[in-house]
This record gives sequence, structure tokens and C-alpha cells, in this order.
Amino acid sequence: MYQRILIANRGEIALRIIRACRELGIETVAIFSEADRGSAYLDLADEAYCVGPAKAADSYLRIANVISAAEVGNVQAIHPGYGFLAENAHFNEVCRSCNIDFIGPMPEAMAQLGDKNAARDLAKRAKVPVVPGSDGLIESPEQALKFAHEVGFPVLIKAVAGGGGRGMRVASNDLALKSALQQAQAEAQAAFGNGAVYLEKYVEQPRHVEVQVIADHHGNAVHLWERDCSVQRRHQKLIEESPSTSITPETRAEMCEAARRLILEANYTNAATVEFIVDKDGKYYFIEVNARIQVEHPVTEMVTGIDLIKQQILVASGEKLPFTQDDVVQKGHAIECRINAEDPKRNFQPSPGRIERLIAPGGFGVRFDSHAHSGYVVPPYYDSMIGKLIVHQPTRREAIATMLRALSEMRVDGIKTVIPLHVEILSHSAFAEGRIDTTFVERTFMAT
Ligand code: MV4
Repeated sequence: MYQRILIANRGEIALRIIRACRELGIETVAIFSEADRGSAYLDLADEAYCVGPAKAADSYLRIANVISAAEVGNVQAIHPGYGFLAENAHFNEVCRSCNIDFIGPMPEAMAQLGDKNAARDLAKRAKVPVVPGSDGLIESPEQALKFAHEVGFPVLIKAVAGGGGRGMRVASNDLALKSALQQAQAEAQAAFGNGAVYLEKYVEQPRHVEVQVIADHHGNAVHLWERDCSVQRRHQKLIEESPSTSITPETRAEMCEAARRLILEANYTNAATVEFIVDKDGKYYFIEVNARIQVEHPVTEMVTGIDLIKQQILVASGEKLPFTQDDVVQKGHAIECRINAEDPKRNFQPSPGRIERLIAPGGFGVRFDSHAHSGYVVPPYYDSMIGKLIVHQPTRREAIATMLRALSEMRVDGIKTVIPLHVEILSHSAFAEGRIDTTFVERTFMAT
């Protein structure tokens, strides 16, 4: 087991990882940018090093600076958290070439899943349902038209190097498809340095359901059931929950087993999320794999009772998973609300600044994962999430009531947050009835 690890991240996830390490008896080395200097959570690490100026590209994303901190801090492993360098296969490789374990998948598995078309091929090999589409890359407008006519309009053009909704284009007829193809290729080339695209049938008003999986270096892979992340706006998730109200018990069992098969087929190790979309008929289709721990991992932790960060560290160090598939049961219902420093009244414009007073909620079934506190200054340089409010109760109905109670206790003075929107969503009859898809928030709450 490791004696000392570096956390290549900031904010709530850095604090989350420091907490897991403390409980495992592992020393921690934190890093910070100039904008995060003096952040209170840094005091909880054994050491902390500055890796550069405020801009992420010059600090948290600077591989040489992060590796230098790891060398000076004399760590055996690096936990990347999410975002920043978490899915950078080159960084992953550099860590390992410096004899530092990367707490995540091996670089080859990460690179394979980073190619969305290769991931789709992998899913097909593992007999996991994929959306009907082009079997392979689109080489010409003629080929795109041929596939579109086979699967039927509307179709969606996706970038091989995309993911998370970046570089996607819908087309509903031949003419639109030709220009969408050019635009998508140019956009993908500019954004990812890779203009390769493929095509899928467009699934309308899908629900987003994802499966948590973890695998060790001894051939064991276990799924930890699903999360429903359909409550989102412009690909930014707002509320996540487990179990999902979007699927039947039969679909759940099938889908989770399919996710596990895919991860085994990829020879993948450590934590992964296998994303699916579910159509109006309840059919599920593989979309992509996220090769990292995700923001919403706590809802899975609450319903399974398994600390995912600890398990990531244990399997990275070579230990066997201490539980089998049969040990992992869903107990009760968990919901997470992301607390973002944004003004929902002003088109979710970021609202950085000093939190004059923070009152965190508590009580039965309430967890607040946050690095923020009264007097904390939210910097304008990074994403706007200042914390995650998670509740766990025996039933969904009770979980919603607890979340509304917790939100009503919470005070964040001095900046704007999305708390009022969360209250509206959780109070809505469609949410109560589980009638939610990925268009719900925009259809229901956004003016114009
Ligand atoms: C789709 C889709 C409809 N049809 N693929 C968006 C993010 C990326 N992970 C995949 N995404 C989608 N792929 C087909 N064939 C709709 C989406 C999508 C979406 C998926 C999950 C969560 C939110 C979403 C919001 C808009 C579109």
C-alpha cells in the first residue's frame, strides 16, 4: 500500500481524496495555483506545493509542474480527481515512466476509450447495444448519406475525440447533413486536433443513465449499479440520483451487466463510468466511457456503502477488490445537487467572489462535500462548482423531502448560486413522478 500520494487537483475533489487518504493512513501532497494559495483544505494535506499561476493551463494542466511537485514530495502515486489531467493518456504515461502510479486505468485502456469510435467498436465486441450508425469513420459525404438513409433521419454526427457533448451536430435531411458534416469535421479538427467523425441515429429526448464499474489488476470487475443524470442543462449535470426511475429492474440488471462486460473486454482497471442513453421505449444504448472518478460518485457511495476513492487507491496499489458482485446491493435512494456559483436568473453566468456567510446543512441522511466556508473567495478561473449536497433515505420520496429540507437550511451569502433552481426542480410534479429526460430542465425552466 502507498505511504504517500499527490493529489493533482483542487477544490472539493482534492478535499474528498485527502479525507480518504487520512482514513487509510496515507500521507498527502497537495498542489495549488496562485489563485488557490491559502485555501483552507490545503492545511489538511501533509505538504502543499504551488504549481503555477491562476490559469489552469499554466498550473493544474502543466504536466512538468505537477510531476516536479510529485518528485519533490516523494510520492508513490498520483490521484488526478476529475477534469484537468484526469483523462490525459500522455500524463498517465509520464507518471508511470517516472515510476509513479497513476490512480486510474493504464494509458492504453485510457487512450482506447478516449477514441469514441474505438469505444463503440469495443462495445459491439462485448455484445453491448450501441445506437444504430456508421460502422466506422465517415470518409465522405456520400458515405454519410448512405448511413443516414440506412438508419433514418434525424442523425447525429459525433467527433471521435469528442465526448461530453462537444463536437456534435444533428441533421434532419440530405442537405443539412452535408453542411453539418463539414462543420463537425472542421470544429473537431480545431477543438481536438482530430477531425475524424462518425454517425449515429439521433435518439430524441433521451434519458442519461450511467453505470459505475470498478476493476482490479487480478481480473475482477464489479459494477456498482447505475446513476440517472438526466437533470442537466447544456451538458452540465445539475442533479444526479440512484437508483434511476428511467429503467425497469430487468433493464437495470441487463445494462449493469453489459457495462461490466465492456470493462472486462477493454482489460480496464480502476474506476470507470459506462454511459448509456435510454429512449422513450426504455431501450438502452451505449454512448461512451468516462475513464475517471466522476463528480457524482457520492450517490453510488451512499446506495452501495462503498467508498469509491478508497477502492481506487487500493486497486491501483495492486490489491484485490474486497467485495464480489453479489456483495453490492442498492440500498435506499440517494440524490445529489451540484451547488454552482452561477446566477440562474442571468443565464447561469458565473458568480465568483467572497462567500460572506456559508451555513452548511446537516442532519439525518445529509452529506455536504465542499471545500467552501464563510469567508472563502470563489476564484473566477475554474469551474463554478463550490460543493455537492447529497442525501440518502430509504425511498425516493423521502430523499426529495430531505433534499428540500437541506436546501432550505443552506445559506450562501455574497454570491449567487443555483440553489433556487434546485428547489424549483425538486418541487416539480414531473420530477416527483420521475418523468425526466435530458431536455426537462431547458423545456421546463428556461424562459424563451
Ligand atoms: C446522443 C444523443 C442522442 N442520440 N447520441 C451528449 C453527450 C454525449 N455523452 C452523448 N450525448 C448524446 N448522445 C445519440 N445517438 C443525445 C445526447 C445528449 C445527451 C446525452 C446524455 C446527457 C445529456 C445529453 C444532452 C443532450 C444530448
